[in-house]
Amino acid sequence: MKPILVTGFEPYGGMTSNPAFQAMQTLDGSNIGGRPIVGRVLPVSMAKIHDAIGAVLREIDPAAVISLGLAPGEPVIRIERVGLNLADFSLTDNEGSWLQDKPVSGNGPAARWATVPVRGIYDALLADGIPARLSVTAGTYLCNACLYSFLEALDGRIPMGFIHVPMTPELVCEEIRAGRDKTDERNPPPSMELSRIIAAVRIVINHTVFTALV
Ligand code: PCA
Repeated sequence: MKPILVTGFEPYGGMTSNPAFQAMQTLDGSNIGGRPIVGRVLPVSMAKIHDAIGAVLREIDPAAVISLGLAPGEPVIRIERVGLNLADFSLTDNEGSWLQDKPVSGNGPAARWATVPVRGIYDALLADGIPARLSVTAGTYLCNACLYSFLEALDGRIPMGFIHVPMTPELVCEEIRAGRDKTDERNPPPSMELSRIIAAVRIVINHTVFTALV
């Protein structure tokens, strides 16, 4: 039985953790819907992400791919519908690169649709009491580049999707203490407990396995 690949990003932007990485790490080695879960970390680096994705696909040969990333300021689980062929950063990546108005892929189309059942995943999360929303952009930073590059590499052969997760309460505290939080005290940054984020990712995988895989 081919595994489900779950990717999570390393910390970035001065943060010491990334809940996307933590969720991936927790699920690595588990079993969801009868499928083994294999977790891998991805670099927050435009120079490295393309080759990292190629290497992990060759290594794992998955039945489906669910990629996870952190979206600071996001209050709910965010299901990305589309990857854009655009890299336009508002902060440097972990290698110090700052890209503006650049394509993710030299000769690809402007956008690629996620190939997981996004509407079904959304309904399944809400039915289980997990706040979620469908999103029309994964941004123009590394998470979007990850989604676009996976979709390009897979070319529709297997289901692939991207889930943005909120900060954990612990990460919000870290951001406030570091003075990086820009919101005022009556509107503190939103967060979601890691256990709930992990429960959400389990639902995403389970729904994908039972509706998109034979
Ligand atoms: N979030 C960033 C990149 C890595 C991550 O976890 C993003 O949304 O692009």
